[in-house]
Amino acid sequence: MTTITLYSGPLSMFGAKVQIALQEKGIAFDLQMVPFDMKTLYEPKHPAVLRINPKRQVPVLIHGDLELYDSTQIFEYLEDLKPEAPLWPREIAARARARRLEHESDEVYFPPVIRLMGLQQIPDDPSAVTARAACAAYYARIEGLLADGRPWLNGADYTYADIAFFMAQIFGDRMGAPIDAGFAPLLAAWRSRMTGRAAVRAVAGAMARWLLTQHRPLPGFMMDLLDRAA
Ligand SMILES: N[C@@H](CCC(=O)N[C@@H](CS)C(=O)NCC(=O)O)C(=O)O
Repeated sequence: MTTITLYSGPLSMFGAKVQIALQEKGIAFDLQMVPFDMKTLYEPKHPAVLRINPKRQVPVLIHGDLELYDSTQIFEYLEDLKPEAPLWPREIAARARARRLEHESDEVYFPPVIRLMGLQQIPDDPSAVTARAACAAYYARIEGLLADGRPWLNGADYTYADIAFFMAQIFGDRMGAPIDAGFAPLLAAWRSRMTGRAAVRAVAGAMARWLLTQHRPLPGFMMDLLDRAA
């Protein structure tokens, strides 16, 4: 198979989604980390990112003459590329529900987390309080889904929805909206199942190590990823 090249960043949660999915599917890839630091962020942008993605963001994936961007679009390609290691359920309605959950993780849960990124110095600001409340409401909703005993967000099958929400909640925790195991024990147990997966440990563990090099605090559950991280 022609080599797949993935452009991501050391703190890119959307890039990490794709890395985890590639590893779960057992698809070999060449990982290219674009320049990133805590002060200048993604500037200057990597030339491949500028050329391929009009939104100027990672992740970008190149496979032969195919060039893709956006983590969710890339998920769809990976599923078509290697359907025998499914990360969407087979049944149509279950698949649609999983896609909805994956979308909501990126587009409903994550926007308040992004708002918190600009409010770290003023945690009592009303917009920070509102953003944290939105995160808590989302956790409560997912806790409700897990109440029927399902192991994964969409049911019996581990899907892209689990990957997306796992990565997003890392940033929720880092930005001051952590999952409270007292209020959401099923969600906390789901997260432990996630960190038990080799692909998740490898990718999130590498991100944890990078955060330490930047002298940034780690969410408690990420400390456990350091020992066996690839
Ligand atoms: N919807 C996109 C979001 C991609 C995204 O926000 N990428 C961030 C890094 S995680 C980025 O490149 N930010 C730099 C910028 O927006 O200038 C996806 O799912 O891939």
